Amino acid sequence: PMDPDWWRGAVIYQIYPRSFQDSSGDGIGDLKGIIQRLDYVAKLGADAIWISPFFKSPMKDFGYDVSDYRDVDPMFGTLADFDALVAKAHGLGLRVMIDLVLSHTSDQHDWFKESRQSLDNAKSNWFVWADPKPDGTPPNNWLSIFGGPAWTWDSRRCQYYLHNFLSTQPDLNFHEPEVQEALLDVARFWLKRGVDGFRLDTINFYFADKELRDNPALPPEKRNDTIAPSVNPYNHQEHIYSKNQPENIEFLRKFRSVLNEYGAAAVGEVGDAQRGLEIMGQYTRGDDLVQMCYAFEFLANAPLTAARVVEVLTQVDAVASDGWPCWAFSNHDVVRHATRWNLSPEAQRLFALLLLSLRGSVCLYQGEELGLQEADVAFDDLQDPYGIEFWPEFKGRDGCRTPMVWERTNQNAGFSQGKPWLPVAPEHLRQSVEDQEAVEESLLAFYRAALAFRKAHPVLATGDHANLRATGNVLSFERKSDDAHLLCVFNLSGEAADVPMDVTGWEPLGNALGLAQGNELAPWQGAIFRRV
Ligand code: TEU
Repeated sequence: PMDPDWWRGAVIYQIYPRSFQDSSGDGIGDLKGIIQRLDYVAKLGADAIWISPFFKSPMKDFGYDVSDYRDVDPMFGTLADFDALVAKAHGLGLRVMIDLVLSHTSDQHDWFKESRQSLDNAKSNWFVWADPKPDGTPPNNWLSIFGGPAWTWDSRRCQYYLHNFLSTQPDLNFHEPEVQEALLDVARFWLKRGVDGFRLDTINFYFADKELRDNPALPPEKRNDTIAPSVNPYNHQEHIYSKNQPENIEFLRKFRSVLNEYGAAAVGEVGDAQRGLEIMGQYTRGDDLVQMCYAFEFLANAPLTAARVVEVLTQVDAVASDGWPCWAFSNHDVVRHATRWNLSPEAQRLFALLLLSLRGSVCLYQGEELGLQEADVAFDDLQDPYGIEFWPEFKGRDGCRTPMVWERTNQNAGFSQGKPWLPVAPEHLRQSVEDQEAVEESLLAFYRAALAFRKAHPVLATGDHANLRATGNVLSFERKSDDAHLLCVFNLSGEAADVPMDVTGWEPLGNALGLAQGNELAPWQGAIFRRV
């Protein structure tokens, strides 16, 4: 049955297909492998899966460089495998979201191959081409996130083309109506195959300033360096012209009407260190743009203190209260949060509960339910071009992309019969699914219980927040809907603490989750009360 609101508060399990399950023995995960493991995802209690790109690709950015939007890369399988995956997922009650990388293509995409041929071919305007400055240098000062200028010279056209990421990822020109139509058709192609929605890569990068104006320097007080500027000066510019253009709203409106034809939903990725939440609000407001966005507030390095959570949620209420956030602590681009925030096993449980208590939808990244730490990948094993470029100041994204650990005793932890494309992290083996299923009190069991708890209390997903507070290290907020009222308290520290309010008239819940049943909180313990 078509429930147009299925996405609201959904828990979306992110699968990085290269590293989930290999069925062919080539050391790279594939669609058939995903099919084998869907029961596991359903048992976890997720509502949907998001599969990172599996389309035809030269794999320079591991699938985020697409050379054919309408086919599966042979490395991952076939369209028939994909159809089988959708059928199996639907049979298990799981929705399927796929990752559309619309902002750029691969330089091996036919569109780009044609576009670069001449100044006047049918697709000459499909990418962002520009003449050099009189001295031969790039048309403006825009930088690539992956290093160097955002422009690469093409000797046939004697022009530069724009790329916000690798030079093998040319940016499409969204000002060209034919480009928009072609991309909407790509969405229709997959919707007709039965997908329930999309994760939209770099949704705020679709348009660049028509006049290609220089980005201003970022004032020092706004700088928040994750990579030292001497290594990558990208974060020292304010990217006001290279992304977040007002024209995007109109395109998202068109995209939404395609989604509506099929009852589908989209979650946009908003990569913006300064204005992420504001843009999330802009793009998810009302009901004619995308349904959800995620920003990077909880994917950043800053420790997640009670005060920080209050600050972020207050800001969401201010700039995006009528929009719909989708929260994530980990994904395939950032250091796994167990490592990033240096979490003990107790802290990992509490953070999982916190994530699942926030208003919005949630993305879980494969392996976080096992408590995997960032793997230490040796330089010689490195695959990510971003890491290779900036090693050792920045080690890239391979440490969060190593294979899933299914069975400790099986070859390569049950991931593959062949040599995995990234080594299985030996320190992950004891956390394998098989190991955790043998223990009643495992983190995996906790995630399953916490997802079930969220399902039993829909107010956690969709209710309003009230009385957000940080009392020392104790975070508290209320969640309210017409028929439910909960009080959530989290002791985000290794010291015991008191519940910072009078809880007479409130009934404690979640005994089986290890939540406090009175007003004393052990280190890293939470409590959830229901108004009686
Ligand atoms: O990421 C966009 C994005 O903002 C990331 O570049 C992020 O800033 C970086 O990875 C932080 O480490 C998306 C995809 O998630 C990423 O895997 C792709 O490389 C990128 O787009 C280009 O398509």
